[in-house]
Amino acid sequence: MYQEDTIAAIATPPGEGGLAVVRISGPDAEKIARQIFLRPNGRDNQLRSHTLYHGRICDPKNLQSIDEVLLTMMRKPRSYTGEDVVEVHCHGGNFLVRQILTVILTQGARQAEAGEFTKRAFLNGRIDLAQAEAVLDLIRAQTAKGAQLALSQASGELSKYVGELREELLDILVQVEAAIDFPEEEIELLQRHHLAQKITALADKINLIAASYDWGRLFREGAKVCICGRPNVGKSSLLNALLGTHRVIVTPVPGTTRDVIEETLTLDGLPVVIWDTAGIRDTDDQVEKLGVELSRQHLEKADALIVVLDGSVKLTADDRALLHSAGAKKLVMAINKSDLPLVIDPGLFETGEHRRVVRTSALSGTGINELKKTLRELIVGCPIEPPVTVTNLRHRSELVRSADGLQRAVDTLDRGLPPELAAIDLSDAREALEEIIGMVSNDDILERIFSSFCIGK
Ligand SMILES: Nc1nc2c(ncn2[C@@H]2O[C@H](COP(=O)(O)OP(=O)(O)OP(=O)(O)O)[C@@H](O)[C@H]2O)c(=O)[nH]1
Ligand SMILES: [Mg+2]
Repeated sequence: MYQEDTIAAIATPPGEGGLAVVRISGPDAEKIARQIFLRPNGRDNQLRSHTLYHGRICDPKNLQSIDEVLLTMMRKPRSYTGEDVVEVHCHGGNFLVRQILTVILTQGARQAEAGEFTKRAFLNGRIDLAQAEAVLDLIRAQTAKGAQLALSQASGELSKYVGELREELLDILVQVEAAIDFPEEEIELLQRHHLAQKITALADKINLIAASYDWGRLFREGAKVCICGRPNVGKSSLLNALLGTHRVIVTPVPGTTRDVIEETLTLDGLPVVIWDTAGIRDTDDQVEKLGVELSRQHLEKADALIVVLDGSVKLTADDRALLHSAGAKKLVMAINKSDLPLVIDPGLFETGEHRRVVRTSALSGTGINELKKTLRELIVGCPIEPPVTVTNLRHRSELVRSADGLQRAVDTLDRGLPPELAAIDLSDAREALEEIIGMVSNDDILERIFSSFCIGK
């Protein structure tokens, strides 16, 4: 699987730029560098490790200069891949960079495949699998929080925690295996109970970080919030109030908003995509009908809803129908127009973990901060902050698999079945944890992970 050859690739994106980087990794990296790199005044080409040199890249065939560059050589094992690595920092011209790569390839390097540098870093033990995957997340991060989570994972925080969970699991396995090895000392009831308790506690910890996946996704990708309600209740006015600008047209005419308006805002670090939609009601107007259909589609897609109700009038059948169609979705009911006398009866509303009520006035701004706070709590809704956050679906599936294995072991012990059976479940739970950090891995998994990287990383 791991070829000991020398690979090279352009590490920066295509297109014109101030600078570009070409990377070489493998046993011939230094040899190739010395063949194509000339220092000023023909100074000798011995390269010290981790030092930046100024010079020119030349085609060794005709000694023609290609570009003026900075070059650095990182001798193994103190490099990204754990092999000898050379980086050429050249000018960022499309043609120029490809010419430099071509010269490197004609000196015997092979074009690197997607993610091959990082794959080598993993295979050489520089980083584990979870860290390698975090490198990709870091490159793709869209928000400050997403980048921060990826960086902590790339520096090994998740791996460390999973390693600790694995140690705990190994301790438990030792106790169960002792019971298998010494069957005459059949595990007593008390011991069984004690073991089952320990396993449950471990499963709780694993479940908590598995649940952090949804939490991490929200911070990485942003939460989707849909403002909905019947016409004229003040949806667009509320969006304006939340944004603090006059973004959307507001009129006393019901049916003003026809299309979905998308905006973004940040709720105490949580990125939110927010949609203002057409008022939902039965209508014969063709254009409005289309708008209502769009509103329903966005309502479905949202992570949470702001259902706007007009507090200055009685609850209508349209309001009830909308609240009913929201089903189990997380929602905040904004009882709007609180500057007018309260007519609606808030006592009628069913509240709960997923349903909150806030009184607002889009006109005066009263309750808008409360609405933001409630919305954030509702979306993030994580009572105990997890010690680490899982951002990768593969990691979450393995954690769930591990917790399931632990639960099966608890059942086995509780039912007084042979400890051998519990040991099988515990081993499966252990393997799942090991697959996260790549202590056990197979070619398929590696192929899937690294092929989604870009070339040159
Ligand atoms: N008194 C008062 N009037 C408000 C408030 N919010 C909105 N309005 C008024 O209610 C009317 C409708 O407001 P919009 O924001 O256009 O309502 P909407 O829900 O977006 O309406 P459609 O787009 O037609 O569905 C406007 O005349 C607003 O000025 C409020 O908090 N208090
Ligand atoms: Mg509107």
